[in-house]
Amino acid sequence: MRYLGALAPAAALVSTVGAFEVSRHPIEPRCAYVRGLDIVNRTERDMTELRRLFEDAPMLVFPRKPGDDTFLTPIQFQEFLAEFDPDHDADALERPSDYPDQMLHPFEQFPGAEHVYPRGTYDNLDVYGLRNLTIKPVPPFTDMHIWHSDLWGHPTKRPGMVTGFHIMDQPLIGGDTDFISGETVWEAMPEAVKKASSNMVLELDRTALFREESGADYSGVIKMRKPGTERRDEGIQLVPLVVGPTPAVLPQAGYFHGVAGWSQQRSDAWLRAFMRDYVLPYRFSAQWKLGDVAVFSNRKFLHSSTPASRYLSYPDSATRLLLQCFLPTKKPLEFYMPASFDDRALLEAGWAADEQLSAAAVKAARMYFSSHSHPAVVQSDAEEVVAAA
Ligand SMILES: O=C(O)CCC(=O)C(=O)O
Ligand SMILES: [Fe+2]
Repeated sequence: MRYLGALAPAAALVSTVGAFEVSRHPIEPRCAYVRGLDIVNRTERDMTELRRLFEDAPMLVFPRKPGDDTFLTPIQFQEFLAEFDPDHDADALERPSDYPDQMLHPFEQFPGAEHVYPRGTYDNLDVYGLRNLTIKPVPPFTDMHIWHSDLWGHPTKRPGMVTGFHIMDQPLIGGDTDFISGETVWEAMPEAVKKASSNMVLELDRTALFREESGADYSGVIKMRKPGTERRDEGIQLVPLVVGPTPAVLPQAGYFHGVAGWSQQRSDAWLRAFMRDYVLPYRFSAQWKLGDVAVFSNRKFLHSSTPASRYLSYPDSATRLLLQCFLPTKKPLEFYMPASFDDRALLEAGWAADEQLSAAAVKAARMYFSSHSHPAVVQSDAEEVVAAA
């Protein structure tokens, strides 16, 4: 129970930002509910205020006004999301087939809003010109939490700055999405754990999950390869545990293969303890309501759908429809690079039995950062964050 005292205090419940009423999620003040915005007729002034709020609360939920039963069109939804990423990739939005690496799948679904995907569980749905659409969750999402950020650890695709949800049908029980702020996780860590975390790089393999070759417990944490399946080197991507520009700790448990430099068995044990002690204590749920529009930073939060079996087993309420958009961006992923590497960092955090094991992981991280050409954020000795090429 060591973590309970570290939970963020609930912020002031309701305040106003310009014309809007803003309330904070009681468990995670980095998630805010904004009421009073007319999304379709928003002004530039509205957006200036909301962009400022988004820095402090990088997850915004816009509930529908009482009595309003309209939904955004996919194009309106996509255009609204683009307001939150000044570096959004307008070319990829306009000509998606020319930029397949800027989206999840090549898409044909909604003309003019090809980056918007329907998700959930539905049979014979007619929506926005689509006919007889059948959607259902893929098996791992039916039973488990799969902690991830969108398009993370992909060999060619770039994770967006912003992901959006628009809730078009919501079951009475289940169908919620859980989130964890990587910034909140970082802030609560003791110094030795911060140091060890920024000295680590993870091996991610998203293909194993989708080939159903990996298993996880209900929390999505204990990730292991099923007997008879093998590591596929070509599926593995290296991604630092801490990303920038403000440090955010995003262990992609759903895609986790291991800690670079460590065996899979040692890595699985580390992930299990790390999630238990430092990450899962900060989980909060977004209990969606019909018509909600949510915008969140895909580089500051982990998220996971809650297991679909919860609503699928309630026959009176077994459908769900969510429009989802992974907004393409031109901004490369930024990493949070430590000012120095320390072979003893994982030993001092209590994660390695001896210096040799600690040094094996730190060596892999050092190699990664020295060879990696992506823009990084360097942690100076004074803990100041500065951009570096
Ligand atoms: O269904 C949800 O609540 C989230 C789905 C999701 O995260 C995804 O498809 O990437
Ligand atoms: Fe997702």
